[in-house]
Amino acid sequence: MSDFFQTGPELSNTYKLDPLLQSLLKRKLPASFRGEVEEDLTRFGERLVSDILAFSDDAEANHPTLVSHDPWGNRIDEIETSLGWKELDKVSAEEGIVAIGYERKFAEFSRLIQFAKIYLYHPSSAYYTCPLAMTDGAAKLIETFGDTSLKEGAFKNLTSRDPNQFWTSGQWMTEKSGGSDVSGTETVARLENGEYKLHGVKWFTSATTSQMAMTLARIEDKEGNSIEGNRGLSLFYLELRNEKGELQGIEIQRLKDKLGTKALPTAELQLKGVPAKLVGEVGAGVKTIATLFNVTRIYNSCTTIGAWKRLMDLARDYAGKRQAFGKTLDQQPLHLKMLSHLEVQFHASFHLAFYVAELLGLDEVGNSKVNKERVNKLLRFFTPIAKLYTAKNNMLATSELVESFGGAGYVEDTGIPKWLRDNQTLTIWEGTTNVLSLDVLRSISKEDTFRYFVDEVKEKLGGINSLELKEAKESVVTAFEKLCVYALKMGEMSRDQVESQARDFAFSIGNIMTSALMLEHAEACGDDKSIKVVQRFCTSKLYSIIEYRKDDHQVVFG
Ligand code: MFK
Repeated sequence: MSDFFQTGPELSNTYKLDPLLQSLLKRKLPASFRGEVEEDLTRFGERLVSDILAFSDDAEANHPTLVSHDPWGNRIDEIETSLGWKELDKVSAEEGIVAIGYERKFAEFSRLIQFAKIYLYHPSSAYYTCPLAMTDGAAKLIETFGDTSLKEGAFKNLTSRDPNQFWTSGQWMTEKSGGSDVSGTETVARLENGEYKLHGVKWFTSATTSQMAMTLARIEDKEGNSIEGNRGLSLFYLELRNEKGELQGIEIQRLKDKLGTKALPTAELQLKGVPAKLVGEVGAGVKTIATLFNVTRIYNSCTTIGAWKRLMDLARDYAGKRQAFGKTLDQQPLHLKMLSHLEVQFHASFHLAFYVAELLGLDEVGNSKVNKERVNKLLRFFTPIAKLYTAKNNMLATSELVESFGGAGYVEDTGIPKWLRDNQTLTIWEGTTNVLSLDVLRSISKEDTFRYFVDEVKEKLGGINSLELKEAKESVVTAFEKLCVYALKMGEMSRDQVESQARDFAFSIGNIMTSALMLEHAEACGDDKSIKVVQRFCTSKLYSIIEYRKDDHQVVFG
């Protein structure tokens, strides 16, 4: 028997392994607190490959289970989670993963710093970032629409750094009748003795061990009538357990057997009169909960690039160790070409995700130099674009990166296949690629966002003067002009045509904006790598919209 063995990929401090994040923060953050942030992230980067990674591995190895009854036949519906999962809850509180965004110690940069931490945390968190995303979204909802009791109560728990005080929140939107289209929601809210009680089925609830949830329901009058469609939906806050710690008016039917995110408990719930509190206006449920899912969509973008970076790091390390045909993989031109293509794509998604995180902080805190309206419109416009762009491109990259390990990438105990399974959820939850592409159109038609994007690109391109970036800039200008012509023509197109081209439109916007952001970074930093990355990116087709074909239906079903 051969004594050959292969050294596996290894990790070290993930902040130190990340020159791109370091250079972004150096460029963006004022010197007054850069040192403090650097120190915190360096310390955190070490934990992410030591104790926190061990908690994550434990959670990934010991999946949650549902215990429906106690030994004496009493229904208890307890979701049992691993020790690692419980530790990750404590780590999340102590590290201030949600709190940083609300303490606002770093003024308008608080979100940028918070999302830098989330991006680093995600690949060592066994998807604890999912409950944290919903928790942050719920905190934002309460901050925006909550009454004093919610602001004095739940909000403080959601944003606490004390593990004993810290709460996570669920976001229960999906019912049997629809995930993307919530207008068919069947859960009803009945006023009983002055308090709303919810009755219905929630078909997908993530992180169901949370203390509270935000959910949609249809208010019924005394005769049992309610308004149909999304105009009949209102938003409710609820706590899952009573003072004795028992579930109140909730039965857990089963845990979902999902493709990935195995450490994360996802359940089907029957609501049987759970007490709930109205948040926001009656009938404005979808519009109100958008405040929450616009935050979780930014989490999705930043966690996506976090996952992408981790797999890249592993693939890069492995390429230096794995021999084939007499050379290590990192000496093989074709392997290198593939990795460098993915590195360039990663940079594009990285810049877009952090741009949106930065906008969120600016929108919340502002500063004297920015126009508040413009920031708000750009945030609305780019939140769905960043989510769909990062998630889809990462999924394509994941397939290549898993393949870069050869057969080892297909073997469970290497830990590599997990990435393929887990990353797939990032394109689905919080809005699929198609639903988000349509949301971009919604933001343009309802909120007139496109012209702010045009101004933003013009301003960014106007700041690019370096000779080395001239050609790349010209490619972006050409693509941008085509996109603007297309946007002008959209008004004359049929609705079917506009919708069928919405994905291409969104990805073209994504390509143009990421190019502008990468040009800006390369101009500011002036380092060889940033320049090469954007030069390469701009040789790809930045604008590409495939014409609507009326016979798509016939091609698919004919
Ligand atoms: C690691 C990262 C973790 C991330 C967390 C993962 C947790 C997973 C939990 C879940 O997956 S929960 C399920 C998530 N579900 C979705 O994201 C739903 C996807 N579907 C959509 O987003 C649809 O576009 C939507 C349901 C919003 C469409 O509904 P309608 O009924 O067709 O919307 P309509 O009538 O266009 O909009 C209703 C109102 O909401 C309008 O305002 P007005 O009342 O003033 O007219 C819209 O402008 C507003 N609105 C809709 N989308 C908005 C928005 N406002 C701001 N931002 C948006 N994105």
